[in-house]
Amino acid sequence: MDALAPDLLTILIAPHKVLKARARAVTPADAEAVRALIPRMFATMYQAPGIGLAAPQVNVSLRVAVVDLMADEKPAPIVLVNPEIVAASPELATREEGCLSLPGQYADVTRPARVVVRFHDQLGARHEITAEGLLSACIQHEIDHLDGVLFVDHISALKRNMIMRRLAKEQRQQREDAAKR
Ligand code: GNR
Ligand code: NI
Repeated sequence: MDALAPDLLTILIAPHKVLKARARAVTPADAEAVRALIPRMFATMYQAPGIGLAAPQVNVSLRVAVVDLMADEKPAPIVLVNPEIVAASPELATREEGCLSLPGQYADVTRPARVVVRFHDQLGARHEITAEGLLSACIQHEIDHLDGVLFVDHISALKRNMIMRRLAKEQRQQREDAAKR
């Protein structure tokens, strides 16, 4: 494994049972596996491209996620190991979300506007940050993945069913197109 060009991981597409499962907490015994996983998750996220990626999306049911908003095209990588929301604002915010596990699908999602998040990094150091705006939505979206929750679980059943049917149709069409070529 090359630290400068880590092997990319395959992103699971919904519906998939690993995306619906609650991931387990990282323990000290996972340190080596997590150390190897993180660079591959960042490479996969940047290549997609996306601003966040949770381990269950790459078929690893551990409480690990990576985030980089790449504001002003400057890398600002954040590693979230065992993240926890310790406080959420009563004020809500709505923004359009997408997900690498529901490619091409978008919906407005309402969440707490600000959250205080506690987590460890890949070296085990503890952090606590207050997030707002896109970072807040992204971190909440990633922690949802660790709990088997997708952004479509926050919208009406009607919109969710429309998105899941459209995704299945588009995925089937893509597979048919790929088979022809
Ligand atoms: O790339 C992503 N964009 C995004 C936009 C709004 C709210 C959340 C996100 S996360 C998403 C990547 C992804 O699927 N992470 O799990
Ligand atoms: Ni996602």
